[in-house]
Amino acid sequence: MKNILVMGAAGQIGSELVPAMRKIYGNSNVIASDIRTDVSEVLKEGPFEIVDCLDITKIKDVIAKYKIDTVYNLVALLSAVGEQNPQLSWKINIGGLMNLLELAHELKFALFTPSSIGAFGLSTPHDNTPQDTIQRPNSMYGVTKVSGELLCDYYHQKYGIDTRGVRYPGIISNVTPPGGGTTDYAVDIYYKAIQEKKFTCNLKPGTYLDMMYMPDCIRAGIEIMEADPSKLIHRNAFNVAAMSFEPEMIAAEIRKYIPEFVINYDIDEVRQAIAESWPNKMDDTCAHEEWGWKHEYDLPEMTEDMLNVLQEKLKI
Ligand code: AKB
Repeated sequence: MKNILVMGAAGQIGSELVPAMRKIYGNSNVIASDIRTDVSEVLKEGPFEIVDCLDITKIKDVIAKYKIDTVYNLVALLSAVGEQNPQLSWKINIGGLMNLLELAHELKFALFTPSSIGAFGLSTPHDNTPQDTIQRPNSMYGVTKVSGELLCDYYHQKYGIDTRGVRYPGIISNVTPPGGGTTDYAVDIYYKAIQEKKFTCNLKPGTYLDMMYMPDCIRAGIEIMEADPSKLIHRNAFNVAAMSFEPEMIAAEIRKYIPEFVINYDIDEVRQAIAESWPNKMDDTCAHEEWGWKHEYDLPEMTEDMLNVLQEKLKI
């Protein structure tokens, strides 16, 4: 049985990955950690530790205390907020990762670090974006994601550390909202559709982006760490795709359930520039061939589920 530490567990992905992994590996085998103290009760149903990703001594203590053999590094400042404070984005995204890579070298644990569609840039082919291609991102978030991919490869090649990861699309979920991302509109739209039957979108119509529903995101994170290492040609930063849409398409799906739903536009230029530099749709053939990745949710199934869950949650 694995002993897993999840760093940044109170964020959008961590708050659903922790309970999912506790079901598989056992409550006491999955240690949630975050710098925040105001975390959900769900995270506290098993072990919880307050850990700052920049405090290497504390991370080392927690790893020793729970005999950790696998770490999920979910700490990150997302793309739009990273543009407000690029230095802090570098410090947290890369400083935290370097601490974990150094500790993985010393203590020999496996390390999952998610990359993102943010690791691509304007000169990347936007349609069927290949696994191995040009990566010249124009956001600090993207710079940290490419650097992270390279660092994880380096520590694997030089020291044999079991680093693995995927390039996540924008993640859509109904438990913990994302914060400060470019793809956040695709979560907000469902809340606003239910609460107000109208939504003001901060990206232009026609802006296609890769997106993924949380159950697929969780499964990708677990499956890559369970994959047979002898089959992995790539290790870090596997493209994983599920669906690709632009704002009008998600609005049209919502209208199947809420016919009066209206979408308006008020463009956030920072987010728009970032979105236009990202792929329209990634090619995830390598993930499929090397460890059997296959998404389950497309836009229609996700929309039905999101509206059902949020209607119950928001009691409308
Ligand atoms: C963001 O929009 O910054 C993130 C991402 C795609 O990595 N959701």
